Amino acid sequence: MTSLADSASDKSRPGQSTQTQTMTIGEFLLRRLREAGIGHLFGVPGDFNLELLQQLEDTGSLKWIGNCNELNAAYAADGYARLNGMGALTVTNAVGAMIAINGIAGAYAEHVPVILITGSIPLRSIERNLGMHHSTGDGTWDRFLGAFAQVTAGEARLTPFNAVTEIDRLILTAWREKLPVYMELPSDIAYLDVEVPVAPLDMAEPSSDPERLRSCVEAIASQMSNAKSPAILVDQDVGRYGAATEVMGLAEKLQLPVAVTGPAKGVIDETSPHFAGIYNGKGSDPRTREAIEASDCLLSIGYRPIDGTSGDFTAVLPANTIRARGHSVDMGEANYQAITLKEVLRGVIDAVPQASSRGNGHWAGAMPAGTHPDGSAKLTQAAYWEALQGYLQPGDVLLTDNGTSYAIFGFRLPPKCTVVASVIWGSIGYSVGALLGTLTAAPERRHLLFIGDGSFQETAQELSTMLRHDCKPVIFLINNGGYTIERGYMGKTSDYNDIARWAYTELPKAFRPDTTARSFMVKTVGDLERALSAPNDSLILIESVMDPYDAPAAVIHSSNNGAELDYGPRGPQHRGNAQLLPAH
Ligand SMILES: Cc1ncc(C[n+]2csc(CCOP(=O)(O)OP(=O)(O)O)c2C)c(N)n1
Ligand SMILES: [Mg+2]
Repeated sequence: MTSLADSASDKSRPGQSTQTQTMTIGEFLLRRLREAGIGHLFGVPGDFNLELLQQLEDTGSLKWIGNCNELNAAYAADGYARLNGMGALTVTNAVGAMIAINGIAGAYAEHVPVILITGSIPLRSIERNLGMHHSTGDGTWDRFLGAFAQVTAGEARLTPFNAVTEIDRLILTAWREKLPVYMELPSDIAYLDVEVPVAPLDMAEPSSDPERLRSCVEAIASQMSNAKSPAILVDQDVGRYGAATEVMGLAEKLQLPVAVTGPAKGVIDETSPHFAGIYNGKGSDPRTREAIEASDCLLSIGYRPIDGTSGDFTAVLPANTIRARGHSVDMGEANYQAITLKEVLRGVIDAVPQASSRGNGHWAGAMPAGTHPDGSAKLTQAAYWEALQGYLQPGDVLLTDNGTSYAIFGFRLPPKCTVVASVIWGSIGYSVGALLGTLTAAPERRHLLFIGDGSFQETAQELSTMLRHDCKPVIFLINNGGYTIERGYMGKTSDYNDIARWAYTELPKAFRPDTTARSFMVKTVGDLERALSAPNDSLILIESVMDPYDAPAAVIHSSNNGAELDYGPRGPQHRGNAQLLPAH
C-alpha cells in the first residue's frame, strides 16, 4: 500500500520521491540490505533473531548462509564485503555478539563495511526491567552497545520510532566510511508496521564541494606535473573506495611508479609497467624504496604506517608528500575537505599533460630465481612457494592467514587477482571464515586459501559450510606441527608452539560424508605437482607436511625483528636457541 506524502516537500527536493508505504521494520531492514547490494546474510540463529530470519525466509529477500559460530560469520561477512562492497550478519544478543566482536573489530581495523544485526532483548523487557537470558542479569541493557561503539562507525538500538532513519543512517555510514556498524533489533518490533520510503536507498557518495575539488585538483596537478620523479603509494583504502582504475590512469598519464603496502597487495595490476613493488620501509626492495622515498612529489593514498607497513618504522616519506584519503586531502599548508578520492583523481588525470616514458618496468624487484628441486625431494618452503607461484591464474582470489603463508606477499600476481588478508588486525583463523564469504560473493572465480595448521585449527569447522554449499576452493594447508612464525619470536622448540596433529585430509569426509572433495597429503615435490594437476571441479584440500623449522627468510626476519620490538633488549629472545633464526 503506498500513499503520497505532501507535495510541498516533493517540490522542495526535486528528483527525490517522498512516497511512502507501510512495511514491517524487519522487512524494511532486509529490503535496505538488498538495496545496498547485499544478497546473502551470514550468522547464527537465536531466539532473539528468529523472527527476522522468518521474515527473510518468507520474503526470500536475501539468501541465508548459516555458520558454525558467530566469529566465522563475522569473518565471512568481511570476506564477502571485500568482493561485494558490503556484507552483513545476524547473531543473537550478547552471547552471539560477543563472539562476533573480534571479527567486527577486525573489519574496523581493515576498513571493511560489515553490518552486524543483533537480535536483542524485547523492548517490553527493557521497559519493565525484566531480567532476561543472554544478558548480564543485572538489569543493564546498554553494555553491548557500548562495547560495539568502540569498534564500529555507528551503533543503535532500533525502535519503531527511529528504525527508518537509523537503518538508513547505519547502512550509509558503513558504505561511505568503509567501516562496520552495529544495530540491535529488539525481538518484539520486527513485525511492527512503520511508514517507509518507497524509493530505494541512494548509495551515491555525497557530492564534492565544487571550489574545494577544483582547488585541490589544481594544487595536486601542478605539483605532480612539475615534479621530476613523481610517484604514488597505495594503501588498502584505494581498493575499498574502488579507485584503482583512477590510480593507474594517473600513473599512465604521468608515467610514474606505483608502490603498494602489504595490505594493498593486489589492488593494482602487478603486471603493469608502472607497478613498483611492495613498500615497507627498509623491508622493501631497494628500487621500490628509492621510487617512494626519493620521489620529489609523492602522492600517498590512505597510507597507515604500522610496524608491518613501515618496515618496523624505518619508512621515511618525503616531507612534501601529498596525503590523500577517501574524503580528504592534506598537502603542505592546505587541507581539503568535502571532496571524494575518485573525483580528485579523475580531475588530476584530466588536468595533467601526458608525460613521456621515464624508464618504466624497472621499478619492481624480480622474482627470486627458481630452485628446481627433483620430484623425490622432501618438500621445503622454498620449493612450495615456487610451485604455487606457477599455479596462479588471472582472476584468482587469494586468501592468506598469519604464518609462513605470508610468503604469498612475495608472489608476482597475474592480472585481475584479488588478495584478501587481515594484515593489520591479524587474527589467525580469519581466512577460513573469509573464504566462505568470498566464495559466496563470487562463485564464478577460483579461490585459493594459503594457511598454516595453527591458524586453520581456530576456525576449521567452517569448511563444513563450504562443503554444504558445494563450494570449490583450493586450500593449501601447511602442516608443520605448530606455530612456526612464532618460533621466530620465541620458543623455537617450546611446546607452547606445538599443536595437535590432526588428520586434515579426513576432514572433508567428516564434515560431509558424501563429499566429492579431493584431499591430498603431500610430502615431496612430486606429490605437490600431482596434487596441483587435480581439476578444480570440487573442493581441493592439499595438506603439505613440512619441517617446523623451515620458513621463508622474510618471515623469519620479520619475527626476529618483532621480538626486539615486543620484548626489548632484556627480553628472553636472546637466550641460546630461543628463536628460529635465518639459515646461513
Ligand atoms: C586470534 C589470534 N591468536 C593468536 C595469534 C598469535 N599468532 C600469530 S601467528 C600464530 C601462529 C600461526 O601458526 P600457523 O598458522 O601454523 O602458521 P605457520 O607459521 O606455522 O605456517 C599465532 C598463534 C593471533 N595472531 N591471532
Ligand atoms: Mg604451522
